Amino acid sequence: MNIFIKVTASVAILAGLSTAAVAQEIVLRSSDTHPDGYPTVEAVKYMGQLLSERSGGRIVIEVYHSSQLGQETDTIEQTRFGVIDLNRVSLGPFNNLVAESKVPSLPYIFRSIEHMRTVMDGDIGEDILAAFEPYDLVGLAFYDAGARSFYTSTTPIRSIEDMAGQKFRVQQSDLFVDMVNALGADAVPMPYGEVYSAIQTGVIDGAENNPPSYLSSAHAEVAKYYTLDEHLIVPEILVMARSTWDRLSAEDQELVRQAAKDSVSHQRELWDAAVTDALEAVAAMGSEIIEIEKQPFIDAMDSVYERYVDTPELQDLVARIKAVQ
Ligand code: BDP
Repeated sequence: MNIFIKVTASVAILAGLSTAAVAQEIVLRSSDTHPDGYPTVEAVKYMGQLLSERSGGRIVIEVYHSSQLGQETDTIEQTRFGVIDLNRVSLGPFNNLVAESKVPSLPYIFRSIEHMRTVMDGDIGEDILAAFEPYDLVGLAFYDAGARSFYTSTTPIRSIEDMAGQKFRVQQSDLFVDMVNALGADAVPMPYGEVYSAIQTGVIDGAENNPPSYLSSAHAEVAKYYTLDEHLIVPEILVMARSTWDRLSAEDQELVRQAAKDSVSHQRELWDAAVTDALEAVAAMGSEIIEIEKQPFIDAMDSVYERYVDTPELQDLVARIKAVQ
């Protein structure tokens, strides 16, 4: 965190103030892998506006979009060390670290986007946010990332059989590796920023993501078959470095938490529009959007649940999510 004295010492002395009494500005650096204009980037900017207004200009957020601060797994480490103050990340890259993050990352755990929103807005969401504390992170809010589906460059997926032998990039999460393998395909974990050229050069046959990412990453240019199997509804999370948090006063912590929460509905509005726009845009670019029977995909996931829902605590979380109407 960059706390610097806005009013210069000489001005303060002229005004008869000690420098310690002069209001300090708190600059929070925030990371996002997505480009400017993407709903998550805009939501954190909006949170920054709220914070600045509510603190009389004392607390500001600088958003570093487009992976300027690095790929997600690296920025997570930097946030844990306090080098980055805020980070908007998918829950996926936390799966190998924070056990609770695996639960909303389970394939087909949510019945719908509405179900996901109700769960993440309630007690279960609060419990999952709190689970980040032992890892030097403070979970502030969840954002929407819609539903992720598979896309391929040469062989379209029209049934689960078409998965066989195809190589798919997944986020760096063991759960996602096993999910793809359980569908009969081969998983290749790699950073988001390497996927475009990996598809282009044929190192992989495709990947999986939500429509806005499929468009903004330009993966739609190199993988034209987008199959709506919607295997994951993984929320995004906004985390703060524990060391930054600890340096804020209790009042400022509350301002930060509230501004984060208040940015969620704004993000969802932007998100819903972005999904519709992205599907239209990729179709116009020549992508084929393929409807598919999801049940065989759902049925193939039992082994993933058995392997990753491996403690009574996680089993309880899964049961609580299923019970939410
Ligand atoms: C996008 C998420 C982003 C992830 C990316 C990925 O918003 O946080 O980095 O997927 O697949 O949907 O790595």
